[in-house]
Amino acid sequence: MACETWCVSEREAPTVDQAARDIETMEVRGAAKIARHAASALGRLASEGADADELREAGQRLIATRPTAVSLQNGVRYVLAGLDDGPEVVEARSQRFVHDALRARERVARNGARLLEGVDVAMTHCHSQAAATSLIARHDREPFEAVIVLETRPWRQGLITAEQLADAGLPVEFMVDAAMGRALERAEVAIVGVDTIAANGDVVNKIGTSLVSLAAEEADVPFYVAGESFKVDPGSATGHDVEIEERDPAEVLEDPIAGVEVVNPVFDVTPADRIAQLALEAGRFAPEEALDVFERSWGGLDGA
Ligand code: RUB
Repeated sequence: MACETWCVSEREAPTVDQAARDIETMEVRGAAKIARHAASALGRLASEGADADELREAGQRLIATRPTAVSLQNGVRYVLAGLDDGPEVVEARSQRFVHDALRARERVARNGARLLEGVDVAMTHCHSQAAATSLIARHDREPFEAVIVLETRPWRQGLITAEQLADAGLPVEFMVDAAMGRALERAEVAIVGVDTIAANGDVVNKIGTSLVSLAAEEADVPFYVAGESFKVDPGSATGHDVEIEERDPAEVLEDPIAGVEVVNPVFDVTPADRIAQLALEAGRFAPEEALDVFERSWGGLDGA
C-alpha cells in the first residue's frame, strides 16, 4: 500500500506491532491518522494470509493502544467486518477505509472553511488535521489577519499546528494555553478537532478544549468543531461515557518531586450545548445531528 493511502511516510503499510508502537509512542497521532494507520496494518496482515483469529487479536491489540479516540475502534471494526468473507475482503476494506477517510478529511476541510467565512482572527487548540486543513482552505480563499494557536500542554501539539499553518502561508500567533482568555479578546471564532463525538453531540478532544469552549462562551465567540463522522461513538450516550486516557506523568514533570503525584489526563469533554456547529464531511450540522450522519455515512460498521 503506497504512502498516499495512509500518509505517514514512503514506507509500506506497517506491521501490526509497528503500528501499535507508532501509536503508543505518538509518532503517529491524531484521531483520524491513528485510525488509518491501524486499518493499514490490518490490511497488510490480511494480505500476508493471517486467519480470522489472528486478525481479531491484532484488532484488539491496535484498539488497546489509545482508549479515547473512537475513530481507532471504528476503523478496526470497519476493516474486520469483512472477516467472514476472507482475508481478501479484509484487505479491500482496509484500503477502502483509508481511501474514504482521506476523502472525508478533504470534505471536512471544505465545510470547516465555510464556517470561518468573513472571520479575520481565528483561534485553535492542539493539532487536528481537520481543523488545520479547514483553516488552510479558508485562508486560500480569503486570507486571515491572524490565526492564534495555543501551545497545548503537556505535549505541545500546538507547535505542529503552528508549523503546518505557517508553512501554508498563514499568519500565526502562538500563545500558551493560559492566554486563551486574552486571545479571545481578538479571536472571532475558535475551531478544534475531535477524537470522539458522543451520541448526544458532546465532543471529546485534547485536554483544554473544554476550557477553550467555556472561555469562548464567556467571550460570546462561536466554538466550532471539525471532524470526520467516523469519530462518532453510538455506544457513548454522552461524552462522560468515553474513557479518558491518562498518560505518563513524565510528560508533565520530567523529574518527580517527592510527595507530589502528577496526574496527566489528556482529553476532556465539551458539552454539545457549547458547540455552535460541527463541520463533518457531509456538511455543517448541529452536534446532536452527528449520530444520524454517522449512521448514514458509515452504516457498514453495523456488520462488524
Ligand atoms: C490530538 C487531538 C486532535 C484530534 C483530532 O490528540 O486531540 O484534536 O485527535 O485530530 P493526540 P485529527 O495528539 O493526543 O493524538 O483531526 O487530526 O483527526
